[in-house]
Amino acid sequence: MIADGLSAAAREELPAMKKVAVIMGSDSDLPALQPCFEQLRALSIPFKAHVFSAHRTPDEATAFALAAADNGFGVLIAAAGKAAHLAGALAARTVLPVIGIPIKASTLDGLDALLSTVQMPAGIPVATVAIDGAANAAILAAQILAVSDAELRQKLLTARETMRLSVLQKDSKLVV
Ligand code: AIR
Repeated sequence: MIADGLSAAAREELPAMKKVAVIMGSDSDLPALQPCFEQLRALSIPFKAHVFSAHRTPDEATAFALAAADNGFGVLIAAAGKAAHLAGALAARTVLPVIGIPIKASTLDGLDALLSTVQMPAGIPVATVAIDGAANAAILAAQILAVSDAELRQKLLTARETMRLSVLQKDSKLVV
C-alpha cells in the first residue's frame, strides 16, 4: 500500500503530473533562478524554462500563456527585473496560477520589480514571492500541484520535517 491508499493499477490510471513553466524576462535572470530549479528537481517536478519578455517579445510571451494549459502546465512561474510586467502579462492570458519572482536587477535593488509584480489590479492575481525568492516560488508551485497529488504532498511534509530538525539542531548548538 502506498501513502495515498491507491493500488499500483489505480495509480497508473492517474493523469501525469502537471508541468511547471519557469519563464524569465532575460537570460541575465538565470543565476537568480537556480534555487528554483534545484527545488523543482529535488521534488521531481517536471518543468520547462524559457526566456520571454513582456516588453521585448510580447507576442511570444502571450502565445506561451495562451497555450500553457493545453500544453500540460499546471503553474507558471515568471521572473523579471526592473519594470517587471512579465508575471502580470502572462496572468492576463491564462487562468493557471501565476507566481511572480521580482528579480534584483537594477539600481533600485529589486524594489522596482517587486512593485511591478505585486501590485496587480483586482481580477488578475499574481502570487508574488520575495525579491529573488526563487526557492519559495518553486515550493509554492509544488504546494499548488500537491492539492491533487498525495505523493508530492508527502514530499513537502518530509521537507518541512527535515527543515524543522535542522533548525532544532542549530538551536541545540547555539553558543552566545
Ligand atoms: N526585463 C526584460 N524585459 C522586460 C523586463 N522587465 C528585465 C529582465 C531582467 C532585466 O530586465 O527580466 O531582469 C534586465 O534585462 P537585460 O536583458 O538587459 O539583462
